[in-house]
Amino acid sequence: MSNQTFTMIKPDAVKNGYSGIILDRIIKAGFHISAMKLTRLTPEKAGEFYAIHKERPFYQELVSFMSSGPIIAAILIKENAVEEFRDLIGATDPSKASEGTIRKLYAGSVGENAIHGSDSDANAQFESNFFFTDQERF
Ligand code: IDP
Ligand code: MG
Repeated sequence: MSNQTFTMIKPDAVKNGYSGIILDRIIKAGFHISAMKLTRLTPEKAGEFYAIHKERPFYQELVSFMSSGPIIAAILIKENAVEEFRDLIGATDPSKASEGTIRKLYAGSVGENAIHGSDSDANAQFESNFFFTDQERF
């Protein structure tokens, strides 16, 4: 079990003004922010990040949405980080997410669902390295 996960506050949540309250939830849940930046993915970079979903019917929609505006990318540290963070954000579809989860509170649809969380230790590594060098981590 690793102690690291990776998150993005997605373009919908940044645009809707939820960045602050979402970061507050993450910090209050006991995650240490090791690295963080406000940035924007090009369609090429978004396609690369989500290459694992290339064959899924929503891939083009996902790539277009994730490159549609600024995001906040961050590396988070906590014991059992991947699983604990998935619990904090809730199910992919906000209408199926548990009460009090970030997606239940701040997401509008299964596509525009406010926040990303790595689904495995291996993907947490890959995704963290996709955005951050070692010198950018604290
Ligand atoms: P996850 O983000 O909860 O891990 P995944 O199945 O890995 O969910 O899907 C990645 C992202 O693709 C989702 O967060 C969401 O933005 C988008 N997505 C997933 N399923 C659908 C769908 O049925 N329609 C549109 N977008 C979807
Ligand atoms: Mg996923």
